[in-house]
Amino acid sequence: MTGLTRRHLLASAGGVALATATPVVTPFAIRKASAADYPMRFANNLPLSHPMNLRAKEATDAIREQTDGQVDIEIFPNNQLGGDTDMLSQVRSGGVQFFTLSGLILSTLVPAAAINGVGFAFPDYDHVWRAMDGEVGAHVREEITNAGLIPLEKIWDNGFRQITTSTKAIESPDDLVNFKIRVPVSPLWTSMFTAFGSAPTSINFAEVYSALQTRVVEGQENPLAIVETAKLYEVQQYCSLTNHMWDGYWMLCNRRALSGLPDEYREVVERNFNEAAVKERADIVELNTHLRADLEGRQLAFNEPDPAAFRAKLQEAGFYAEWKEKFGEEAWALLEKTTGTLA
Ligand code: X2X
Repeated sequence: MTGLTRRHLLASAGGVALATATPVVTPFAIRKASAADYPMRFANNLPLSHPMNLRAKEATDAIREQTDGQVDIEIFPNNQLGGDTDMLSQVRSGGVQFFTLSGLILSTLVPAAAINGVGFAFPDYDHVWRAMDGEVGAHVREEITNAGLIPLEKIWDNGFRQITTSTKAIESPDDLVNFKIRVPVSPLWTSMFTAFGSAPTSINFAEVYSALQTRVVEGQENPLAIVETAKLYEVQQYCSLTNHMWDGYWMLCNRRALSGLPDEYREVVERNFNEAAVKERADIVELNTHLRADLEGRQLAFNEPDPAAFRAKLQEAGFYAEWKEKFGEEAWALLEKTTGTLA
């Protein structure tokens, strides 16, 4: 994690100011009125200590400096301004100017954006970036643009998703039958766990911790970086490394706000956010080299189920055939160029 050490992450996770000795973000209410010509807001649903917010802070500092203070982007992490569904409306209306959102949640507005979430599509990050920095990403960005938002080029990494539970280890697809699992608000997530025979409940991330704590649901699924930074280990006992999906965050920009910047400022904004996304990807990879050990230290019990049985169950349930039809031949062919035949 270049420039970001595990100490930084754990320190900020523990509420201690980062080594920079300045708060990563200033709550909107107490920040002095900005003298900038272009004051803007960036909302996201991740904890302050997640690599996305750490890298985004570096980017917004650089943008402010490189525009002589004229583009002043304030970060609102952790659902401070509202949940994903609210923020998607806000970035469309211009209430916020930037919002990072999983393509699978965005798919409620842009159906094609869910395609990277097809179960077990990507075996590793090499395949992910070949698709997302290649033709699949270009196709999704075109669809997002057609929907009236501007997506920046580099998708941020959320990660390969794992299943956590408060009741049992997930060893095989049979363990998912009638399993009460939280999923983000997205048709593909609901479809996948319905195909497993689970009982998926759609809940915005802002309410996940309490839903797990009150046992409204038995479990949820997220990359380890979120299990750590959102402290889900406090309300979960098991973590099954299913790698059932890769998920990323598109940096979505309000069209009027970004188009209204002078060209040289827009270049600064896009370049710094895209560079930050690539650095954040490396941060997630580095985190994953030690997060399992860190989380085992927090009493989370890990197991590594065989993915083949889960993929076969999705095949048998018609999940791949269903989503091939929903995405259409062209998009599916672009995906299979990287993944190989899925359905
Ligand atoms: O809602 C989730 O699980 C999260 C935080 O991973 C996403 O934004 C998709």
